[in-house]
Amino acid sequence: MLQHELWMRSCLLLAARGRGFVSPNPMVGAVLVRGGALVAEGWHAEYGGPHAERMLFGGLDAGEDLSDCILYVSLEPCSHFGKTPPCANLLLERGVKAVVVGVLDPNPLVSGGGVKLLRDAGVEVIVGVLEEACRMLNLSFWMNQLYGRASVMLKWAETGDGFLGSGTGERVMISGAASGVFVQGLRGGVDVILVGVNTWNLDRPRLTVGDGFGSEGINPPIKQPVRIVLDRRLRGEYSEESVLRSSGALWVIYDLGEVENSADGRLRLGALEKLSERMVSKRMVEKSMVEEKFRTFGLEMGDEKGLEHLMGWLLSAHRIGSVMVEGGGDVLRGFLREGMVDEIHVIRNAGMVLGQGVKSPEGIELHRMIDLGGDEHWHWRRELRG
Ligand code: AOF
Ligand code: ZN
Repeated sequence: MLQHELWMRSCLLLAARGRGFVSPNPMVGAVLVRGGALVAEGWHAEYGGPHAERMLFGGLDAGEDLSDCILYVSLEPCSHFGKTPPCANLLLERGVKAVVVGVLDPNPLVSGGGVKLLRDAGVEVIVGVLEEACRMLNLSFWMNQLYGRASVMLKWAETGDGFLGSGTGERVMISGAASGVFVQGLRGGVDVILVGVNTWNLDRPRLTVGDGFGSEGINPPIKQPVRIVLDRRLRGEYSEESVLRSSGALWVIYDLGEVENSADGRLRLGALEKLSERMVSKRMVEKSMVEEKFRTFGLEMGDEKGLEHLMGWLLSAHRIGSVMVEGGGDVLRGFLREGMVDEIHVIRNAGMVLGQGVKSPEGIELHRMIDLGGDEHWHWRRELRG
């Protein structure tokens, strides 16, 4: 069993190479082992690209006898025709002796089917090695498959006395440099960074990955997340500079009813549309790029399930698998109120006291993790079973 766990650990490390590039598909890694030695490895590297198993076999001679090999893979081999043909069939064709699977696929098209196909053909299959780690690596994919919506991660920084900020419009820096690097890492793993309009106007956040690392020139390249401003009544301040600040798109989501039913709202919408036109006429953005770069979306958000609908729409209409919410207080509380939260990261500067301001969300059972410089890191994650 220990051997199995060691090889599965390799699969997990390989899988993580796809981080930021495969969503809303899962990160998957695979290794092929003969007599305790590594024969080949593979991972799912980009959305729509070959699955981990296919990439692994791609590195081997077509005729090589693999009947004495064990294939380890962090997620059940697929049994469906998706963008690529089923991997379980490929394993049968290549004739491996045994297959060790980290966790069953939650995708209803696959779940259990891949394992059954292999077992029915006489291949020995073990399921459930480092199962929890294999599942947690792809928490977003699980949420996508089980609930049909993008996953939601909240992140905030708070003072020792539980404040997110001053509440006076004055910006306060709470977390330190080490936490900043950590947060950049979190951003690198998500498809979207979302903030509320107040935070957007007040903090003018960059919402990019790689700040301080030489940004776009980084190697390997970083995919910048889409920036979303939740701006129900279109009160946000948007400029050419803020649109172009990141190579990631900027999307403004407003409440259709609120905006269309107010003269002021319609005016503001018109002004935003002009902003795109201006960028094209000033040749700041190619005309064909504008649709990608700066978009406004009017959605019906009035009901209690507004955020749930938004997360469902992001996945179904835009293939967005994960969203990181960076504030402010009302937006964070809104997601919590709807139970629309899968993971929380809190950076706590215990030594800092504000005395008054915007309260941080309370009543969550956070777990203390390793400290980040002078800051405490606290964490919560949704329990997932099966
Ligand atoms: C991946 N990479 O390594 C494995 C996946 O549309 P397709 O053909 O890319 O299929 C996507 C589904 O395949 C996905 O939802 C999951 O159920 C299964 N396994 N997917 O992208 C992989 N093994
Ligand atoms: Zn597959």
